[in-house]
Amino acid sequence: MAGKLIVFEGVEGCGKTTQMQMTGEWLRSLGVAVVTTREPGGTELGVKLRRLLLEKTEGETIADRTELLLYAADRAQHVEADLKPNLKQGKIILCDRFVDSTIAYQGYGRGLDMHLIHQLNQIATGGLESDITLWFDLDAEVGLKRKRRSGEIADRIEQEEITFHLRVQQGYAEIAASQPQRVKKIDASLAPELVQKQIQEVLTNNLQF
Ligand code: T5A
Repeated sequence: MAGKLIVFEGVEGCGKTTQMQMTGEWLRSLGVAVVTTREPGGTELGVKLRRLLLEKTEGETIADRTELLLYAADRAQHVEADLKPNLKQGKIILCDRFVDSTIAYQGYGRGLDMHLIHQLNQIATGGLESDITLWFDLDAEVGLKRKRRSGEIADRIEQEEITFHLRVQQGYAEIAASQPQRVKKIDASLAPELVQKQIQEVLTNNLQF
C-alpha cells in the first residue's frame, strides 16, 4: 500500500497535538502503520532549528526573511530524511504542520511576498504535497487562551500581538477555500471527542486504509 501524508494545521492551541495522538491511536487500532512527526523539529537538525526559531531570547531579533528561510531549511531536511523514506515504506504519516503553516504565518502573518513563499515551499518539498490536510478551524483568541490555561511558557511566535494571529487565522480560511479537495475543515471549537469524530469521518471518506 502506498504511504499517505496527513497534515494537521491551524492557529496556536487549536488542538493539533491532542488530535494527532487520538488519530494515531485510532489508526493503530485498525492495524495501520502510523508514524507521527512535526515541523519545525521532525529531524535531528530540525530540533536545533526549532529551538532557534521558537526560543524567546534577549538581544538580536530574527528578521522575517531569516525566519522564512529557517522554516524552509527545516522542511527540506524533513522531506528528505523523514517524510520521503516513510512514504516509500508505505507508512501513514501524521504531520503537525507543513507548507500551509508558512503561507499562513510568514505570508499572511508577516506579510512576506507570497510568490517567494510558494517558490521556497517548492524548493523545500521538491513538489511533495499532503494527501490530505486537516485544518483546525478555531478563533485565534480561543486558541491562545487554551495555551495560557495549559501553563506552558509562550514561545516567540505565540507572543506576537493578537492582530498577527488574526491574520494567520484569516490565512488558513483563505487557503482552505482555495483548495477544498486537499484541505478539509474541522470544527476545533468542540470537545476533543467530537473533534476526533470529524477527523475519523474525513479520513474514512477521503483515504483508503
Ligand atoms: N510556524 C511553523 C511558522 O511560523 N511557519 C512554519 O512554516 C511552521 C512549520 C510551531 C510554531 O511555528 C510556527 C507556528 C507555531 O507558532 P507548534 O508546536 O506547532 O509550534 O505550536 P502550536 O500550534 O502552538 O502547537 P501546540 O502544540 O502548542 O498547540 P496545539 O497542538 O494546537 O494544541 P494542543 O493539542 O497542544 O492543545 C492546546 C491546549 O488546549 C487543550 C489542550 O489540553 C492543551 O491544554 N485542548 C482543548 N481544550 C478544549 N477543547 C478542545 N477540543 C481541546 N483540544 C486541546
